[in-house]
Amino acid sequence: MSDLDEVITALAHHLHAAQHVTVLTGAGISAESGIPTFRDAQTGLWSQFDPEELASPAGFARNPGLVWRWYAERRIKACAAQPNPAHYALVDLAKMVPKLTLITQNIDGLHQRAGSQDVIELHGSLHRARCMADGTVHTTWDYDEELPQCPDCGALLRPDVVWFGEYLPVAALEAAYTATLDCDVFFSIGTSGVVEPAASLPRIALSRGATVLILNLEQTTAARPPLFTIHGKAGEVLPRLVSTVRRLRA
Ligand code: BJW
Repeated sequence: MSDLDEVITALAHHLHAAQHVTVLTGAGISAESGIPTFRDAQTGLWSQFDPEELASPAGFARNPGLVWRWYAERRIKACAAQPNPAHYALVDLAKMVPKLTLITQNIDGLHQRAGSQDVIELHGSLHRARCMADGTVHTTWDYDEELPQCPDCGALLRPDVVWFGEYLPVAALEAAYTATLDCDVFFSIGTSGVVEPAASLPRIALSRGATVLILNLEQTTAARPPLFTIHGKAGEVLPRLVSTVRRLRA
């Protein structure tokens, strides 16, 4: 048995016994759907811009047309992409455990398209825009406009996402904390773990006694149970893990 097989088997036993599994995902889970991660090097026109600058209120105030163009391109790419085996594995896992809470930092909507229910979106969605005048949220707008306007009042719209220095949606953040405090197994999948407050959730789960898995393509530090780390692709590791749980249940 390889080290990975051993970790997968151990985690499958924890999942089999779990009452509540909480999963936090980041851009890495959508990488195998062809969506660049947030901190991947940008290409083309975007290579000259820092994504952290584009995803900021100051960046939008300076050049709303440029920021809208970035989000429009990302929305088109997300709509053209398909969920990958990692997204589907989480849908399957939700059917095998009494309760699964899925928290995502992603704005691409791929978890929902795979079939996950009640996804907690911490950082908003590419598929919504918000009126700068009164905060009304819109799910359709004139996509051809360089500077889209609110269909109700004509004010400038902005992407309904959370930029640096902005507060996360209160209900989403509270639900994320509640699920993190309540779970017996916590997964952190495909996130660099640099952006707060999401980055703190695995530590909070660990401090409350949960079994924690950090799954990332990049090398992660060595760990001992109850903290497990797997260095691998989410789209390969998660389906293997879910198959192992399925065998335990059979
Ligand atoms: C794979 C893979 C494969 C690849 N399989 N893995 C405490 C300390 C210090 C600073 C702060 C703090 N509290 C708050 C802050 C400030 C700030 C912050 O955290 N700054 C840090 C950068 C230092 N946080 C905020 O401002 C937040 N607001 C807040 O806390 O409000 C209260 C407050 C206000 C004012 C002052 C203080 C407090 C808001 C954060 C909003 C983040 N928004 C963004 C943009 C959203 C819209 C958009 O997408 O455009 O969210 S930034 C960006 O980062 C985006 C992402 O959701 C987020 C996380 O990125 P993620 O998902 O981790 O992606 P990557 O690219 O970083 O990593 C991908 C990983 O996948 C890599 O590790 C790969 O290896 C891996 N991978 N392929 C598995 N196949």
